[in-house]
Amino acid sequence: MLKAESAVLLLAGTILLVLHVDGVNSASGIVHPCNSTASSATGVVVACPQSDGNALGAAGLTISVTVRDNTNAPIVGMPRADVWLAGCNFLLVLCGGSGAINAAAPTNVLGQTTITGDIAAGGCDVGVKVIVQGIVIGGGACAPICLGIAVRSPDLVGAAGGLPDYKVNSLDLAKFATDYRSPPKAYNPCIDYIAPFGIVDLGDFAVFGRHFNHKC
Ligand SMILES: [Ca+2]
Repeated sequence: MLKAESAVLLLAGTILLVLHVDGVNSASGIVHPCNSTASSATGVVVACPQSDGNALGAAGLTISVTVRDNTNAPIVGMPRADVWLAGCNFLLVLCGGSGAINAAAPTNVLGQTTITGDIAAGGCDVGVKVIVQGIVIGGGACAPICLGIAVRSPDLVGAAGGLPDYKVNSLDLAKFATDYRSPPKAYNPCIDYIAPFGIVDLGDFAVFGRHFNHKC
């Protein structure tokens, strides 16, 4: 190779490198928390570690998710397993971590997908956040989006009344009994599984009973 040709190639390589480093305004394909969005109706679902709680879709609480990158371009073909939920206050214990609830399908050409399944989890939280590849939608500099889907699991506690432990057993039954019924006892929304909401009665106990001895 001639010296001049080598110099030209070197120059071309340098320009490419500069363009690459300077490429912050080009589509990155990396999830941008502020450009991405999530929405749903509001309501209540029962979650169970055994993954036999209420499916979001069947409850009329399908979550719509749009994933975009730093240039606001849709991210197409995001695997369904890369989309999951967490409690708004991180009070849900997820069976299998992010595998507890995933998108129904990969993102389409508009970067859109939905979440329709049940949440395999213990715990209780006032709402859920959508997480895509570890990034909370609306997180960071923008306001995190807390969807008003209250999640309530019969896995209420673990050993010594501590954090839920992925199984529904006598410890949970004892906790349920402590707050049952309401009224007259103080209202505990975490054991108010089905309508009528605002009271804890035999219907809620029946839901608890159906999930007794369930685990991840
Ligand atoms: Ca438990």
